[in-house]
Amino acid sequence: MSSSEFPDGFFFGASTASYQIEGGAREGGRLPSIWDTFAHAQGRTLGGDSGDVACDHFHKYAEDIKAMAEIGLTAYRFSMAWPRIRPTGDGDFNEEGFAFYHRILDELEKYGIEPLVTLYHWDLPQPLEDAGGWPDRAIVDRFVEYAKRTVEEFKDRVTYWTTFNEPWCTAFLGYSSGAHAPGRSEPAASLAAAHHLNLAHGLAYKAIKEVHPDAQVSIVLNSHLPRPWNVADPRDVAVAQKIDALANRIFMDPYTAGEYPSILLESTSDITDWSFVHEGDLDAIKGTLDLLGVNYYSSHMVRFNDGPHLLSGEDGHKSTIHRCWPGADDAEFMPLIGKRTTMGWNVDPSGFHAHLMRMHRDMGLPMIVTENGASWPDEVSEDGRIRDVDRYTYLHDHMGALLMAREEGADVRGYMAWSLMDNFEWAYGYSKRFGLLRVDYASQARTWKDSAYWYQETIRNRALTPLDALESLVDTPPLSY
Ligand code: PNW
Repeated sequence: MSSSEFPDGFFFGASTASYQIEGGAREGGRLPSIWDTFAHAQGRTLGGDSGDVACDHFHKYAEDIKAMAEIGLTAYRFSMAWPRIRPTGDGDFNEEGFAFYHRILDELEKYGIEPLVTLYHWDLPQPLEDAGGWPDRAIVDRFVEYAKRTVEEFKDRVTYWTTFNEPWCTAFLGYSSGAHAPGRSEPAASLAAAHHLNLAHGLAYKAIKEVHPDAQVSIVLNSHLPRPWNVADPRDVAVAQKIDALANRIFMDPYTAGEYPSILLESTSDITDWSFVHEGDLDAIKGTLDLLGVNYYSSHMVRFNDGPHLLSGEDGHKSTIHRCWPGADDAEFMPLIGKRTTMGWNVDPSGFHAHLMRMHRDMGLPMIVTENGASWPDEVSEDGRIRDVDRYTYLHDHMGALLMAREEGADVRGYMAWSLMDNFEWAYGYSKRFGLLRVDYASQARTWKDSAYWYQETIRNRALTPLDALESLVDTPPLSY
């Protein structure tokens, strides 16, 4: 097998998340999550957008799954909504919620698409936040109950289970910067949240294995590559290591070593004494991963600066970033190199390769890339085509980096493009488009972008499609439903 080919059985997929696509916010017994509350609060999301309707996938799921089959996907990563399955968070389980996901699994089975299910992609039932949310230890038991009952329900149909999507975002965007729901800015609480997420994973792992011993259980971590601005300056190197601890190792070391890194405990000692870590917690977390999910978008450069950068970022961006990093006020995030997406994120495929190799080295686990992709302006041409060259170039270059990492020994078993279709991009509302399929939110029509055709051809050949091959592959007008 040459390095330009993907092996037999490699999962070619796409990712979505419940609150970002489903809509049907008050249908089928679903009750509000923290994202419903946050999106409806004044000034929290761009334009006041919410996931009330989103892509209406709650009603259009069968057509959407048919499109996945037409693209040729062999796997689909999606999340189940806790507020559909156990709407109050601690009361009765909702049969209608289970029935909705059984219908989705029916469709996936029809086309032989492997489901990769995430239990928690940020839509916490509101009553659990009212009771204290992730900073409160009581939530750990609620998550374990939800995980166990849900896996039991679907154990004959789903092998791949992820507990948490990007616990970093939940802990630090949710409870420290406040950019995400529930929008709290409490640094000490955010560190407690991080620990409770790890503990909930560890205990859920054991509960899941009791009901479904063959389950492959993972956590999905977002990538941070905090490279030192000047590698010759030990202060830059030290600050990059601190960010690495807060970004990555806080969700790695407990699983591999059964401990939090000392650099993390030391740099946050003014904020918390870590007394929320109880005797036995770390033993319960260590070794509880069968597989690792990796989300990667871009890389970072960071340098030491204990001066006035904190509140004076030229675009107001730096100060927001800073509130995500408790105990790292002396870290300054530098302008990113390379082309930037409409998220302002840089395009850096070499960072993807470096991150996969690092995760391979430090975690020693099989991996699935559970998110990778980019948002671009996506003009619709007069002939109906969406010539999203930047997106399929991004996919091409990142899938190439993945193949290189595989050649060098990283056990990467699948690739999920973020996202199947344009959707609710959290605080940015519907203003950012990441999809392979374009969504017209007024009509809910979906149209294949050139990237969907590029991916279709790549999956068909199990090899990267050359970037100049598109003209002969795309229908005019493009497929639409
Ligand atoms: C991820 N950051 O979010 C999520 O898993 C998806 O739901 C989301 O749509 C996708 O990436 C694109 O944004 C992130 O600020 C949000 O570092 C923010 C950050 C990272 C990931």
